[in-house]
Amino acid sequence: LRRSHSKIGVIGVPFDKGQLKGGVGSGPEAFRNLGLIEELQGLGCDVKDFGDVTYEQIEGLIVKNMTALGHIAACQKEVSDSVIRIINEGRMCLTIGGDHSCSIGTIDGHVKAKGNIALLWVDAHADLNTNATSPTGNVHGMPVALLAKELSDYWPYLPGMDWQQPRLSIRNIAYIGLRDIDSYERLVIDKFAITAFGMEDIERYGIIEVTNMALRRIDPNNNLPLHVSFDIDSLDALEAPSTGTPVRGGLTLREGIQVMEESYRTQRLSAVDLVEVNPGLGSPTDVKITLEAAKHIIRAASGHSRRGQSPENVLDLPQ
Ligand code: 6HN
Ligand code: MN
Ligand code: MN
Ligand code: MN
Repeated sequence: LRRSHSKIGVIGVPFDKGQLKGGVGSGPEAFRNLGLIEELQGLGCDVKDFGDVTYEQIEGLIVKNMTALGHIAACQKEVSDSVIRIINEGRMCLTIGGDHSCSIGTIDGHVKAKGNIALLWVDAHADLNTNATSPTGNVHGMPVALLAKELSDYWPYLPGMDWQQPRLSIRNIAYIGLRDIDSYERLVIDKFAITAFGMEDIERYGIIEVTNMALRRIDPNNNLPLHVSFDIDSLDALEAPSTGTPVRGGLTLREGIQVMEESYRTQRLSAVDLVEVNPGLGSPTDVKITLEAAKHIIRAASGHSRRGQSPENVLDLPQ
C-alpha cells in the first residue's frame, strides 16, 4: 500500500489593498486560528509554515485608475520572492490571502521558479481588466491582465513593478466558474480565445469534464507545473458568503472540491492560492461556513480523498 504525502509550504498574505473592503487582510489569521496547519499535518502532509508576508509601502506611485499601486508593488514583490523560496525547496506552495491581487506575486514567483506553468483561475470573475478598462480601479480585478504576455502592450509603464513582467501566455490559462464578466473582459476573452468555462458550461458538461477539458487545453503535453488560483467567490454566495464580491449561481462546495481533486490527480499541482475570504463580512455563522468551505478546498489540494484512507503500512485490522 502506498500513499503520497504532500510536502507543503504555507504563506499568509494579509493583504487587502487590491479592493476597498477591510477585513480580507485577516484571512491568514482566521485560517491559522481554525487550525489549518495542524489539520494538514494530521492528513500526513509535511507542512512548513513560512509565516505572513510583510512589506513596506512605496510612497508616491500614482497610475490612473489603479488604486494603491505602492502597496501592490511592494507586497507582491515579497510574495513572489517567498513563492520562489518555497518552490525551490521542493514544496507545493499554498498561499492564503488576502485579496486576489496576491496572485500577481504567487504566479510571478511560480513562473520564475519553474520556467513555464499552466494556470487554472477558478473565480466568478475574470480579473482581466487593465487600468484602462476597469470599472472600479481595484487591482484585484486586474491580476490576469498583468500576467498575460499578450496584454503587455495595453498597459502603461507601471512604476515599482519592474520586477513583474507578463510571463504567462494566454494559451496556458483557463477559467472555471465565470459568471460576472465586465464588457471589456468579455472582449479580451473572445479576441484572444482564452479557455473560459462559465457556469453554463458546467451545467452542460459537468465539473469533472470541464476541469479535464481545461487541463488538456492549458497543458496538452501533461508536463507543466500546475497553479490553481482559487477565489472563494467561485463558490455560490450561499456556500461562501463572507467574501467581498459575492455572486449567486456559483459552484457548489462539492464542485469546488472536485476541481481540486482533479488538479491534485495530475501529480503536478505545484501552487495553490486561496483568496478573498473576508472574516469581517457577514454573521459569525457566515464566516464559519466560508472558512470551512475553504478548508475543504485546501484539504483536497493537499491530497485528501473523500474516499478515506486506510492506515499506513497496515494490511489487516487488529484482532
Ligand atoms: N475578485 N470585475 C470587477 C472589477 O472591479 O474589476 C470585480 C473584480 C472582482 C475581483 O473577485 O477577485
Ligand atoms: Mn472573484
Ligand atoms: Mn461586475
Ligand atoms: Mn478573483
